[in-house]
Amino acid sequence: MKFPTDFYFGGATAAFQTEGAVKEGNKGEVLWEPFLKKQGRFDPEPACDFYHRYPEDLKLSGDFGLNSIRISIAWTRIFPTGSGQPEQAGVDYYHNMFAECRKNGIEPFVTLHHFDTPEALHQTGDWLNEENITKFVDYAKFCFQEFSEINYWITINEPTSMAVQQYTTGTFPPGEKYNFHKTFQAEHNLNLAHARVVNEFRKLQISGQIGVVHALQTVYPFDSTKKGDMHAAKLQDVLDNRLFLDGTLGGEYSQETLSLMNEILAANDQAKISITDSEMVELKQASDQLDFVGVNYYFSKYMKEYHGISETIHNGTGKKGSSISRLQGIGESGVPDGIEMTDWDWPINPQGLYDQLERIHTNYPKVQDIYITENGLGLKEEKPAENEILDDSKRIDYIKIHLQEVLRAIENGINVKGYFVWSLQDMFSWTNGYSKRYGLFFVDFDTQKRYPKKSAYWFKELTETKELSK
Ligand code: BGP
Repeated sequence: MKFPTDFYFGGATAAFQTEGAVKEGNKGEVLWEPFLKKQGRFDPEPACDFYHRYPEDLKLSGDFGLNSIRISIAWTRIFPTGSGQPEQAGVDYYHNMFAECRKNGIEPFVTLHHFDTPEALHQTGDWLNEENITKFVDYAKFCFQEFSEINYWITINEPTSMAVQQYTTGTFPPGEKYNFHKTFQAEHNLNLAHARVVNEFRKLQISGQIGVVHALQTVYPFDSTKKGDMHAAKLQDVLDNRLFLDGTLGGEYSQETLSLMNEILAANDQAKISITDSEMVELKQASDQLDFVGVNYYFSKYMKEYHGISETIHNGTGKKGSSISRLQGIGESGVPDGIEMTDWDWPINPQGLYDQLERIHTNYPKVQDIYITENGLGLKEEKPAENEILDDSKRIDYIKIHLQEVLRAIENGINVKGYFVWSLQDMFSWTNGYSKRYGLFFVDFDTQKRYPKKSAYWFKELTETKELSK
């Protein structure tokens, strides 16, 4: 079977991970800058200097057959402190860059928020402060009206990753751990922020489509014959996926979702979160008007029953087997025999992608159109020798087995309309720095030179034949 002729094949990027130039154009600081400085692990500058090199990157994309790109607007290039007067340099930059996309035959899918909250708003409580939601909605409205050349808008990238990593695992700023109350409150507030933006988009009668992007980690019981493992999987699923799927696609939290969430909070002696009836009306209204959902999928989780205290260790170096994830009142992650792991301890399971697509199609039928907005494999890679092509066959294999699942889904009537590989070119990883590379194009971070990898050529062939090579 082939991919449809109008299928989008693209590369995914994010402003803070690619642009660099953090001090140019009067750009404001984002929450990562003081956080990374304090950690001293790596410098987000110059990233892959997309701010200056986008003409080259977009030309490469076009030359290698890509017809689309996922890109995000840095809120702090438009409003340096999150609100106030728009910064013309930022506005001009994005107009120019979008024009360059068109010149190369590339459709930009534009995300309004990709993990880069203005530091000024992070200081005042981030997504836990409702005033910041209002500022986000104002910023979104400005973008909708200013950038009328955009056809596909994405409200928020991976709200789940943000909330969980900010307040449960502590790997995102502010680095708080095991605060499930804040995690779930931030999750609900992110659903609300998304909903308010969608509702404004419709009120303003903006042409084009609007969607949201979720990181979905498919959660299975480690041993499906054990009741305790089955329940741990459900609890982890609520934390990682379900509150968002219910909130943004369903427009209401099911009784089971609420009771699983409250079970986690009670097991941690933490207060229930605040959800009002009028907020639920807003969520419902937005879910009725949503055009598409983006799925970011990398790995699955296998949960065991666990009754101890929380303990997590993040593998941020690529040393296999160095991570731990045990959450009080939820469960412990394990790896069943026969499941291959990446160097960063992510279990590879393409079936997990299919299962999420089917779940959305079946359980959340209001949203018909699905895009795979991120999928790919991080590897440690060395610069290729002159006249050589970096052999990243492992990445090709990973992408291929996941695309097979996408084809299977399409065959079974699930409307997947595009696939964006993470990532277009090498960039830094939020919690792993520059040594975890995902790109179709290798970037020498000293010279900023780009080198197409074997996967770029393979992907080009795919865009031409629309078929997975044997
Ligand atoms: C997603 C993010 C991306 C990217 C990717 C890879 O969660 O949307 O920005 O970073 O994951 O993850 P990592 O960099 O942790 O390997």
